Amino acid sequence: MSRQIIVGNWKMNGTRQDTQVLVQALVGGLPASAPDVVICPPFTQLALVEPALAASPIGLGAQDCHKDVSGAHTGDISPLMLADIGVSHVILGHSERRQEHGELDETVREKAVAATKAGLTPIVCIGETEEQRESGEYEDVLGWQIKGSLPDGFAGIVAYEPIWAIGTGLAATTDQIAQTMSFLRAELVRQFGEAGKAIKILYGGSVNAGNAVSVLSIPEVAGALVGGASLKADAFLSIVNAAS
Ligand code: G2H
Repeated sequence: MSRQIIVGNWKMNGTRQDTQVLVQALVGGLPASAPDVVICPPFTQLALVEPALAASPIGLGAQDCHKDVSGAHTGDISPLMLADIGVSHVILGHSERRQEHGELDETVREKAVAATKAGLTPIVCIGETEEQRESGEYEDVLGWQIKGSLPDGFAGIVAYEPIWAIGTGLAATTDQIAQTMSFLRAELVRQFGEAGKAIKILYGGSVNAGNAVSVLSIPEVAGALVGGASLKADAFLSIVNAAS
């Protein structure tokens, strides 16, 4: 398998002071043979973090972008603006954006197209609710999300984040992750053909220092999208060290 990728999603956290302390600790503590690592601070901290990562292999990501390059979109940030300040990755369709901002699969797909055009790697999030998991319809839901959110010729990363495992401290079990990952791979191949074999699938949802080794050892898990534990340097670096 190729190198795993560990992505830190800081969500809406971090003053300048917090950011400087955390980035310094991550840059200083990164092991020599690290996997690919990307941190995604809030928009307000991107320009502060970018120079601090200049001499580091850690990549810079954003947590969202607009589908247009520029224009009258108050409060939004375009993929071109992100690329312009050194951002390489962008998280799209996170369940918190789908729930709190009403983002639909179609919006996510348009954003993924725009991000790719701007030279960014989109990390498209999909995941089912607890109800959908319990009723057994989660595979249908994930299949529709792949169909609706990933554009033709998708060349980004998929993050499988069961909504019921996000921020709860309770990750999905290794059996649940393994079964779902193998379903997702089959679905990606069904929908994208041969190209579907190469799309990396990350797991996200309460990944922490304690469960990282078991989560990252599951076949098909190409890395992790880490929220809460990415805000603490020790915890995040333990997860990085658990990756291969
Ligand atoms: C899921 C994840 C990061 P956490 O949202 O995307 O957050 O690790 O806090 O569950």
